[in-house]
Amino acid sequence: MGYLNHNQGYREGLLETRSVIKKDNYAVITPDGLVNNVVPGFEDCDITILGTPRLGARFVDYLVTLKNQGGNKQGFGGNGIQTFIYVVYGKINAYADGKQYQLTEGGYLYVPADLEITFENNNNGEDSRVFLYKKRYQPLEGHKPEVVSNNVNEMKQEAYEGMEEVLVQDLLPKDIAYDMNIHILSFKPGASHGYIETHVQEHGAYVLSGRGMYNLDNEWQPVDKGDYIFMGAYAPQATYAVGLDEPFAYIYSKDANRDIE
Ligand code: UGY
Ligand code: MN
Repeated sequence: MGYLNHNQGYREGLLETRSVIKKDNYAVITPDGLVNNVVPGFEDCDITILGTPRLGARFVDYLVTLKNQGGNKQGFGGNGIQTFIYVVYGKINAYADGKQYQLTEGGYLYVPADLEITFENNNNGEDSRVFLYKKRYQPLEGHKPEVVSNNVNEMKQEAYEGMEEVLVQDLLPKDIAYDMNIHILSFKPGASHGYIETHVQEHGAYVLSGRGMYNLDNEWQPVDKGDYIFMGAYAPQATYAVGLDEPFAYIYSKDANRDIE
């Protein structure tokens, strides 16, 4: 391509983005601006670090495209850090506590903080993509989370807060041993939250399908499949789905079951 002519880039929209960063408050990060990061332990992967403490989060999210037999075979998490992996597309093998998990699209694995996870692509030479999460675990005496694996395509969707047009899946048990949960919220076209949430919990969300308008701290942001949204503690938040063809759905983390330190 050679050097980018800035005037030309401006004319063609190359130097415009929907990404918005309001540190410690909220962020929308769109696919056009993603860059590859080098993270020790990840081989033959394109990896992008998304939400981090530098943005105001107490967790770290990553988007990882695994090529060939790429993955992390050294070990990720453990030593106080719990991890969660979700297959956006493709097929991977993941390992924890001496067991193998074959994960296809919608498949996931949660690994508690005393164990490491390893994983590799297993998609007949095609790429796979995963949404990856880690967070330091806040222990609770007398309670211990377990390894959890399932596939959202085999799980029921429940009405969210009594609304049939908004469906939720809880990917982890609602058990006080866990200091967070991962959910998928799916809004049928035209559906919305029932109110603007304002809560202490943080979210890192990855949009799996459709599009929506998102009220983030009372600023309306368009969001689309492939976008990442960070919602910091207390950031007012609500959305409605736009378009007629598919639901607006995102996977997101939410801290839970602990007092504030
Ligand atoms: O669980 C939640 O707090 C969720 N309803 N938040 C959100 O969708 N922004
Ligand atoms: Mn929320």
